[in-house]
Amino acid sequence: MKTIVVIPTYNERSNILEIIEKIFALNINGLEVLVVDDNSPDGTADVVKELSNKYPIKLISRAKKEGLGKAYVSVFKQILLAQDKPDYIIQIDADLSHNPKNILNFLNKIGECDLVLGSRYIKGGGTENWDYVRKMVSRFGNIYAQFILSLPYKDLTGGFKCWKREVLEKIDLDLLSSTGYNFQIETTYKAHKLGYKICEVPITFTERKTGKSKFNLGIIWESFIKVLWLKLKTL
Ligand SMILES: Nc1nc2c(ncn2[C@@H]2O[C@H](COP(=O)(O)OP(=O)(O)OP(=O)(O)O)[C@@H](O)[C@H]2O)c(=O)[nH]1
Ligand SMILES: [Mg+2]
Repeated sequence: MKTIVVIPTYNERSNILEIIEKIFALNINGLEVLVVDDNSPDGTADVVKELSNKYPIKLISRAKKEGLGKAYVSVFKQILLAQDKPDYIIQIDADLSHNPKNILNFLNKIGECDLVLGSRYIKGGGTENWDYVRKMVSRFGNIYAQFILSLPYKDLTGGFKCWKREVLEKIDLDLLSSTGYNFQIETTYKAHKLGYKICEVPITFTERKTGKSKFNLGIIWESFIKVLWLKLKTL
């Protein structure tokens, strides 16, 4: 079985070494890491290049920062066009907010599902060190998306997910409209609409200790509008 772990980065120099070492410390057979970096001014890519001498890592460097959604779309396309395609594709943030150890739980679960979501809002999951505002934004965002899109999953906005390759092959990546974090909601919605089985495993999301957040009002606004638009398109 081949697994690719995709890590999107923008200015994650202070985190990238630790997350990569933690992922490879899991000793999972057939696992590769693919970092998609949007020309981070802090030189994240240089650290990745150096690590690629030691570990099976590929770096995809994009010319400029265009948002998380665009970065994922470009990398998913490359993965699906490659000769040696993976069985599973895992998404994880670079900033250690997601615990790499959970990758083992995802891989255990993916046998019985097509897409596994890391979920903060099921029993056993949670958030650590998030301020009140951030908690409320996340909670409200999830309830809003669940309600508008009639989805039964508790955590739609998280970025820790594991896909069976076939699911991503069936989603028309060129039709995805989200540039930012709404990508997470949109892709899960598409998989649901295609009838795939989606499961959730509990995760604890820990607020980043170093580096700067890219979360902003524009991201909230995009989700607010795009969720409505997704619904209208499928009526
Ligand atoms: N390639 C690429 N990666 C991005 C972009 N925006 C964010 N990221 C990465 O996506 C992941 C999630 O971004 P974060 O800034 O951690 O967003 P967040 O988790 O909502 O916010 P905090 O954890 O509170 O900082 C991180 O690994 C970022 O480096 C982008 O435009 N391009
Ligand atoms: Mg983060």
